[in-house]
Amino acid sequence: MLAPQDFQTFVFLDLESTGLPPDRPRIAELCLFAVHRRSLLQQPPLDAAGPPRLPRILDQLTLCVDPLQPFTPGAADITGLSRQGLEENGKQGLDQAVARALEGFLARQATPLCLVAHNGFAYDFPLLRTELARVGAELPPGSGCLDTLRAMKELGLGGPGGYGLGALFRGLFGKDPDKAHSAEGDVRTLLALFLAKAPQLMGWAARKARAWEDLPPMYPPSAQ
Ligand code: DCM
Ligand code: MG
Repeated sequence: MLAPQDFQTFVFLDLESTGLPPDRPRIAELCLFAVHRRSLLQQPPLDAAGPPRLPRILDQLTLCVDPLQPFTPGAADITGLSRQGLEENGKQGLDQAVARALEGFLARQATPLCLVAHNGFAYDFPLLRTELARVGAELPPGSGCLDTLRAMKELGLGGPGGYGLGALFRGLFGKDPDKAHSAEGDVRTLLALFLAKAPQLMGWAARKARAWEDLPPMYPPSAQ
């Protein structure tokens, strides 16, 4: 459990991978946008015609990595990624260099920080834990984790199509999100949703964010 707190930075995260939890997926792409709370709350009024403009001041990190195992057909289909394509583009696995890049990126942000992912409790946070444990890396102690799927459900903020990322976006803004199932596209969608409900979601985070170190890995890191 984390003590209630006002997070200074929200780090929006999305992972693309080789499949779903029963397939013991490996990460193939990660994207993080780090935004200070000030930039989340000081938004121009929502434009009725569509999603909000994203904040001008944000840091972003997007990386593709060789997952070292094949994609399931479903994952290959929705992401447009393949092991062969990543190999042919000279990508390395999620190694020490990636862990250092991630650590350096997060170390630059004002603390305390809160990671944000849609369905993050069941998918992104546990999978990232597994992959970082594999290379002996960790995130900053005391980092919070906010799952916007859980939070939107508990806050009763769903749309007619339910609580999926795309359905929430369509319900709020009346159009399909761009570049679904690319890590950066999904982070942009997530950030747009967050901006539309920022006070409620930041309140939920202050009370109910879980500690990174309390979230279990998706599967033991030694398993392939
Ligand atoms: N995924 C999958 N099949 C789905 C949905 C997701 O295999 N129907 C896996 C592959 C994706 C990852 O989960 O890279 C993350 O999902 P998303 O693209 O929605 O962020
Ligand atoms: Mg995604």
